[in-house]
Amino acid sequence: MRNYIIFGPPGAGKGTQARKIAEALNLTHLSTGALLREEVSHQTAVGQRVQDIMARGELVDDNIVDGIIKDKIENNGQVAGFVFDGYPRTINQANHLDVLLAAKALPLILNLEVSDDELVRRLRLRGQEVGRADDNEETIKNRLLVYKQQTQPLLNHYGDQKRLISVDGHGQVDEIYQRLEAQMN
Ligand code: B4P
Repeated sequence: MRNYIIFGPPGAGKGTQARKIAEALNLTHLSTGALLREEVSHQTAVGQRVQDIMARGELVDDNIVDGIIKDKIENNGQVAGFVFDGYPRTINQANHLDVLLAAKALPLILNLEVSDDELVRRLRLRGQEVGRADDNEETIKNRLLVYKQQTQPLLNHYGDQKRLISVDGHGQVDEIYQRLEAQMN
């Protein structure tokens, strides 16, 4: 089994690159953001609990996302591996994932480095084109702050464990993918 975490701030291109890696390596792509948005669009109990939190750009409770990921891993026993996108976002989530994958294969972390100006530009653009509820000016600012406070510390955590690879996330989608690919082999 091969497992990867695509890591980076909001707008770094995690979803875009995760989809490409999953397709190329025949892995299963798991985006907690997409799974949570699905809960919201179906107005499930979880969806109703998380929709205001997501609209503000805050993190959903660890218990909720940990539960979603646990179900997905347990219900996909035969897959070649996973590409985690947007998970983990806290140290507790990282520890939870390591426990779930300990007997399989601990993931390698692929970190996309992108400047704040470029992140804001991409998210504003998506706000105009797609109209996602959290791609508005105020929430974008908060998501970047939340990332710096709660998620960025994971870089040291994984760096200390020698599981971290960082690549430049600026440029064309395909050239960024090639940078990732070169580091994954
Ligand atoms: P996510 O869906 O993960 O949102 P995100 O961090 O903003 O990343 P996203 O995938 O949308 O953007 P990407 O980097 O792909 O999470 C949404 C919310 O769900 C969170 O705020 C939180 O409330 C909740 N949540 C999710 N996971 C959670 C967890 N584990 N714990 C707690 N809460 C959680 O960037 C995409 C944009 O850039 C796209 O528009 C794309 O087209 C563009 N792009 C990509 N590559 C590009 C390139 N090279 N050049 C130009 N544009 C590019």
